[in-house]
Amino acid sequence: MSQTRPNASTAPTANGRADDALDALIIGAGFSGLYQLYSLRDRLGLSVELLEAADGVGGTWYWNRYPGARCDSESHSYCYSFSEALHQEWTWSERYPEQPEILRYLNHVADRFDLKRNIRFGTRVVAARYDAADNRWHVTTERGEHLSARFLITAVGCLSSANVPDIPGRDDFAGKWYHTGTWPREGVDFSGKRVGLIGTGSTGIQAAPVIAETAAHLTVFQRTANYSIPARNAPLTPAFQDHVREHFAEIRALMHATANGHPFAVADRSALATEPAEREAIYEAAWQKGGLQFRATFRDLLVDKAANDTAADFIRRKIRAVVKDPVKAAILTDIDHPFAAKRPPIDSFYFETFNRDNVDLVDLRAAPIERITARGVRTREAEYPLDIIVFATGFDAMTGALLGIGLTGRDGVSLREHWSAGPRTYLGLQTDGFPNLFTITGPGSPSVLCNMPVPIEQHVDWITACIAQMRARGQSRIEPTAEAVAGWVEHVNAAANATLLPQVGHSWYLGANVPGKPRVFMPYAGGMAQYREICDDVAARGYAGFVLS
Ligand code: FAD
Ligand code: N01
Repeated sequence: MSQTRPNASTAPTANGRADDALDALIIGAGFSGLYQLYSLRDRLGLSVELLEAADGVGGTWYWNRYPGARCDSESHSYCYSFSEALHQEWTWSERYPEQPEILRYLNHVADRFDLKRNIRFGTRVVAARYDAADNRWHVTTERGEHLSARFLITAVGCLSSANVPDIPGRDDFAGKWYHTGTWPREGVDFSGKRVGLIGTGSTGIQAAPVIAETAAHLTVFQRTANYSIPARNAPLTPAFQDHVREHFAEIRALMHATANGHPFAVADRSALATEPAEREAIYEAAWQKGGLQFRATFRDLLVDKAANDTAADFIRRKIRAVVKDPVKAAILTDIDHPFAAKRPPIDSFYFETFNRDNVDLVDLRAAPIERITARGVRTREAEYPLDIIVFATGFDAMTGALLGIGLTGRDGVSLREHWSAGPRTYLGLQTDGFPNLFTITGPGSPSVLCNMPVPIEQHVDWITACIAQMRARGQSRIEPTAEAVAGWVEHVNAAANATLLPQVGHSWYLGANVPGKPRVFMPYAGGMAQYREICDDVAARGYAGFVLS
């Protein structure tokens, strides 16, 4: 059911073309787009419309309805902080709430700020072209509507374009298959079914324990073994809920001060310089506490392989202690990359799941998938009969949804051509040749290396202030110089190369999970606090690196 309520002043006219009343168009109604709509419409008083492919708000939390889906940022930080009143009136139930609760929160935000009246749901953008003659973006939707606006802001998400691997025979499968990122609204009934789960990233690790509880049998197909830290999820106590309400300002200040936007700082101590017994005790305490804070136990884990090895060794020992079958334990601990150099998952009883009688583990490194057959999945060694296949195979991350918009810039050059050797941006916010186009959490932004509401709010605030200043000065066009873009790309590469992150060849940070995608390290690894300072400095210097007219 579409909840579309077009703004009367911007509805397409009889010939299918919109009038020219819009100041800005936003694409995407997740965390990013909702706050951008509020900021431009209610703070600047602009005429704005938001286009969203789904039938509701929520973005990630609209689409990812797979069993076990929940956040791994702690709930009191995985939310907006732009409005203290909003913060005070919302109460999270758990340390890591499930998808329905986060979706309820985003609907609450949209209703509280009366955002839905400017959102066109069920509206996928298929083309967007900048016209230098009128200095406007002309947008076409899948239904053939045309709209135009001075500014185009993409809020299409870093992890929103599902990656379904093109395994031979997929269409021959006689059972049903699903991708976790486009999960059916009505859910999937696993009872009595033989289920195959392909993928052991954050998603597969969340889904496996829940599927195993209801399926007759679960086969987990693992290509790359992964670390995971127990989430230790639990209901929040009233005392903690009060603490969060009372310390709103301090918590927000801490999130703004840290490198990754989480409400905890990375300890200023070296794993290598710490005595082994003390180091072990620190890891043990972090393991018992659970969550992503494990990564913050020592400052050198992500920059020094020997330091990282101490954490990696600790986690492998923990996995071996949990998993009773030595063959499964060996497959699960055969991890080929440093801890947290790929996005680290946290879990609720993932490794314990392999102790169940109805769960098997297939090592795809030893015997890769050859094809999907009518009956199930066939590897080089065996065929596994299945009723349902779940693809927890991730996303065409960071650029997939952006390129899916079909953007064409100033000189008729498409973004796909412009980025054929990999994405190039200035501050992750703009790219040369595409005036008045802003991307929220685009490549070159700290985005996925952070607790994402923090970079999202920073980007939106920066874009809003930039547009406000342009209007105050009578300017209507902004574009970065090619030199500024080249300088930022170089800085993004240098920041990544100072860490262990680019050394993992099969990481989605590099685009390596999508065949044919250029291998470029996409997020900015210099830290959110430093990034914020750089953006503030650029603005203070009259938007240095941008040409405004
Ligand atoms: P999204 O939420 O992805 O929204 C983008 C929207 O754009 C979507 O609704 C999509 O339909 C729409 N769209 C895309 N293309 C078009 C088009 N062409 N036309 C019209 N509409 C379009 N991050 C964290 O920091 N902490 C977490 O705990 C966390 N948990 C996550 C769990 C899962 C399962 C996943 C997949 C991601 C998680 N993330 C987490 C990352 C998460 O994506 C971000 O935190 C955040 O939700 C992104 O918001 P967004 O608005 O930028 O993008
Ligand atoms: O995707 P992934 P995800 N044959 O790309 C495997 C966020 N998130 O959906 O590693 C066989 O990480 C692939 O194997 P390999 C978070 O940012 C957060 O799990 O490429 N296997 C891998 O095991 C996360 O990082 C939460 O060898 C194939 C898996 O599929 C991001 O979203 C929860 C394959 C994909 O892992 C993406 O996570 C969920 C093939 N052809 C997601 N192709 C939170 O808890 C891929 N794989 C916050």
